[in-house]
Amino acid sequence: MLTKLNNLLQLQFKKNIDTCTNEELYIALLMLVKSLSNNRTVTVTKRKLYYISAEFLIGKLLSNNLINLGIYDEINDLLKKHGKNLTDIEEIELEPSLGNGGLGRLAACFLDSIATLELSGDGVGLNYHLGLFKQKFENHLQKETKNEWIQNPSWLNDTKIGFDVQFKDFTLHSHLYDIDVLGYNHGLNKLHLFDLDSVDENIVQGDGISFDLTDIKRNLTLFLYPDDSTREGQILRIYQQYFMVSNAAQLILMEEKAKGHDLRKLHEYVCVQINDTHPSLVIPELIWRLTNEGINFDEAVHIVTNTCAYTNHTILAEALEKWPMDYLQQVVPHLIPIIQKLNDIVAQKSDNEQVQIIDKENRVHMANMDIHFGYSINGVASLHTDILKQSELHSFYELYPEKFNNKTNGITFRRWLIHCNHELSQYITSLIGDDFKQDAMKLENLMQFINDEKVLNHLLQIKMNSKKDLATYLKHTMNVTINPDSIFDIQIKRLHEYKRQQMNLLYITHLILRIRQGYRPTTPITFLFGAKAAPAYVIAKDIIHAILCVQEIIANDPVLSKYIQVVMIENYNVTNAEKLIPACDISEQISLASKEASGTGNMKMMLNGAVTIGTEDGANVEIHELVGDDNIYIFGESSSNVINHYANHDYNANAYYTNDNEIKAAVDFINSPEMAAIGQIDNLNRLHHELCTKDWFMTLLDLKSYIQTKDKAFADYEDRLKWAKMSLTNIAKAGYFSSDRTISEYNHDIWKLN
Ligand code: Z2T
Repeated sequence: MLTKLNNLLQLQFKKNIDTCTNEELYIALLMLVKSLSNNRTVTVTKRKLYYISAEFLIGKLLSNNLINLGIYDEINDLLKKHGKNLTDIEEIELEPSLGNGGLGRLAACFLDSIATLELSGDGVGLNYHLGLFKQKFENHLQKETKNEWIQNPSWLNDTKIGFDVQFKDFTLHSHLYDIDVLGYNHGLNKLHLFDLDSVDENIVQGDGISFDLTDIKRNLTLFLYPDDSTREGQILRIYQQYFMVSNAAQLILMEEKAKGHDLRKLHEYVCVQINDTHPSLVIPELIWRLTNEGINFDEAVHIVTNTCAYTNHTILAEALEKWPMDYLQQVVPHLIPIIQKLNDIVAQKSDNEQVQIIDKENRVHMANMDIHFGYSINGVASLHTDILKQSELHSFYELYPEKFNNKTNGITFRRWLIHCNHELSQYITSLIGDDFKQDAMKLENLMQFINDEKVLNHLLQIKMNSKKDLATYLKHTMNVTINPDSIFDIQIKRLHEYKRQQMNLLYITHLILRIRQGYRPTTPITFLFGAKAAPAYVIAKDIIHAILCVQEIIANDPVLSKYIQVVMIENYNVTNAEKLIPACDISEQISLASKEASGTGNMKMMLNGAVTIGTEDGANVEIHELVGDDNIYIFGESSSNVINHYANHDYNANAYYTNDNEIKAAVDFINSPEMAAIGQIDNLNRLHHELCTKDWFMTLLDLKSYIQTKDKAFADYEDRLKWAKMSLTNIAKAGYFSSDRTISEYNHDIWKLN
């Protein structure tokens, strides 16, 4: 390996491992990985999957590729011998933040597992030149700046392939870049990212994220989903979606023709997984293209229906895409007759308004089209799928019970254990061998050590080391100092009212008031937050503002800062998640029951030995079942009660606020004079008003039980051995959440690739 690396360094830079810089070494390693990938053969199965997604939040690739090639340890040792450090070299690589959060990260974990299980399945998406905005804090407010990630050289391989994509006013020619997806030990697939040569980064204003929304030729693949709060933003999104799926359809048909397959048997050879409704236009697009190939309309509908499968990721009504017909008319008029014919087929089948594709306001319901003209619809956790069947999509469930199925989400243990927590991964290997790397359920074997004090203490030591590593990282990147001897209580996820970061904040304001009355936490607590708010989401940004103000109040107070600290991580992304997750003691999963479809951060922190405090929501329900009552902190109203509150319109935030002095005091802290002295009173008043009048996600409903439960968790933390047992149990039971398990279920029930 040393010779190979030195040869590359010599060829590129006329240097060797002892004389090169970290930048040069990064480039040489990238080239080494690419040449080793070329030695693998592309996976082939009878049927091929195309996983179409507007987001692939892949994160940095160097270390993961080294792990999946099985050469991580060898390279790591070799670099050490020559005075180099892989962690420093990793920092050269920029993170491709091509996703918003869980949905995009899930797609990335799935690609890893599909390749590892040696299934033929490629990702298809867009090559956004700029990833999800970079978050900065200025005056305790979120500021968005552009997020560049494409370096030269990069993991992108130019395929020289391109297709014509027809829009109403012009035709654009695409340009395909591929990224190799290496499975663990074996397997090679592709992530296909379509781009457009005419896109122009110079139309971005300054270092911000504004640009001319109407200049499609220059902006089409410029940004990941720009702000869709305006008509222009929504139309650009339709352009992006159609560009993505038309390219996907053309790629599929090109590959099928090259294999000599009969397009009338497309469904026997191809499966298309539609990741939420962003790629739903692939259905009319494929029908359109098949009819252009001489297949009649009814047969084309039959073929496409047996090719496409849809995954739903949320029940939040505002996230279900409904495109006004006149928007579609303006972008893709040739699909409208097809969508209308599909609508007619549905209308003949049922007069139930809820299942029609085109509604009374002439909007096209993308999910409805997927369910009628796809052969599978799945939710992403057991509770979520139940809610889809019983409430949100009940009418569809009555029409097609056989299409509905659950696929509880999972995470790749290669990135979320082996890569991000080497020490834990190696220790587990020393205890039970390394079978768990291929067969995650083997982690259960750790349970034999549940009363072994040596093992328990070692686990506590590993957690302490991860907390120290995080402290070093935060010092280096943000210049903040945190105390590794404190409890690390972590909430990392997108900022959304339903995820209830505001409830976590109210626990903290409540605790501030108690400390001021003389209460003293036994062990200090560090509350870590990481969250980006959508640029147009006003209340979400107010919540960030309030957290940053509370952070400063505590930091400036000599008494408070002895016992508690709040740190809001700037620019939460995959890279810093990899540092935060191993260091977590308490994992905050406190969404309003029924609202978090699954969650996947909950699984990552569990796998790394954190104990969850959470509601019975999403995959928390399954975590609870696996670890039992004693190894998780569950609180709050059940999803069925919450659903009833919505149905009966009987939740009254103001009653909770006025009737309970503790709640009132915690809420009133938000726009108190000391907060106003640091922050913006208008923002703080707006958040305060929202909480005690509307509180759509019922923060105050669960606040009391949250406070009690969290107090209990902090008290239990004092019994270090008891805590270590909980931690061990969480690791041991996490095997179920391997995305290898999720993907085998997709393959067994939906894709049937081999
Ligand atoms: C997203 O990350 C999720 C759902 C969406 O619905 C959109 C985005 Cl960008 C349209 C998340 C869910 O909120 C989360 O519960 C789930 O774990 C994740 O998708 C993956 O399924």
